[in-house]
Amino acid sequence: MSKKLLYNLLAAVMLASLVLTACGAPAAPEEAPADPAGGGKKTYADMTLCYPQLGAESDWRTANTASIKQTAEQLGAKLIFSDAQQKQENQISAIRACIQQGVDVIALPPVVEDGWDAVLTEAKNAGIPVIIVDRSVSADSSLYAAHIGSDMVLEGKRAAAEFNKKFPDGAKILELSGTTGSGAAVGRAEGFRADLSSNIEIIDSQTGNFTRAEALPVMQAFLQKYQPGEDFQGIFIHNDDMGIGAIEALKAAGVNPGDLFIVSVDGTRGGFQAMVDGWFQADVECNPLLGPQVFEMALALMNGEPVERETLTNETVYYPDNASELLPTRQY
Ligand code: GYE
Repeated sequence: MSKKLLYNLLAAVMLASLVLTACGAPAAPEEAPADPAGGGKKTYADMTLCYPQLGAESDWRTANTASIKQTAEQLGAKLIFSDAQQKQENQISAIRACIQQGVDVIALPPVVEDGWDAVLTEAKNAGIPVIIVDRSVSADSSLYAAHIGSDMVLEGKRAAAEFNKKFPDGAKILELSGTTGSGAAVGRAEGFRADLSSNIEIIDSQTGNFTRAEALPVMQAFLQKYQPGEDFQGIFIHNDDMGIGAIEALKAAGVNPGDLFIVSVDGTRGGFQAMVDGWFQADVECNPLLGPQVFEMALALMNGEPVERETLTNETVYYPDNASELLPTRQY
């Protein structure tokens, strides 16, 4: 190779590498964002997370609480946990106390959708990011960092599909709905109505507030008004705990719950047992084990990293045919 050719080749290689640097090479160190902590990334040991739990109304909620507590312990993060007993005002006070204490992140499972603007603004002004967990809020999305939870509308649609399959020629059904104004009840009712065949009529809908204790008298009142089999052939129930309360009421009234078409939501062990016993004909899954996702996102927020605004849980529908086989594998 002549010297001239060699020089030309070298020059070409240098030029190409310059162009490459300009187009796609990693940013130079001086362009990297400044580290707010002034030394290394924050870890779980640095984290205080506030979880103002909405209550202890169901097996789903018990599993959700356990998931949050276990994850905090495993990761070595500090958790400030409270139980609002299904009262929004208690959740708001708990959030205010957490703001006062200067927690790093607040993860909020809101009991109802409306009424969060003021307290979310207070958290924002204090520079504390909020992750909305499980149910949704109606507040402007600029007031919180992200939402992690189930697609409640999809759950309602999945329940509707079961009724449509079972009653191609139409039917009359009842609905036992969750807490009034909660994202879970609003979403499930909306999805259910959106997809229910027009020849299936919801003759009545009442809330059982997601608890066994409150569902039982609601079912008793339904039985005073409507004749099972004749006036209604099925019931859509927004969670397993209410389903179990309704079954108690049906049995006490001498009605075989298996003669009706009952579809519930959650997929708890209690729900699986109800399928094994022949009382539920389908159970739409809703996953409460959100701890790992919540803490991972909280750490990202503490480190100023970008997070997904909406993270939906992957879920399915369960049926009686393999319920006894799956029951021992259920984690909640
Ligand atoms: O389905 C119910 C609980 O918000 C998804 O709340 C949650 C619901 C769940 O009480 O069992």
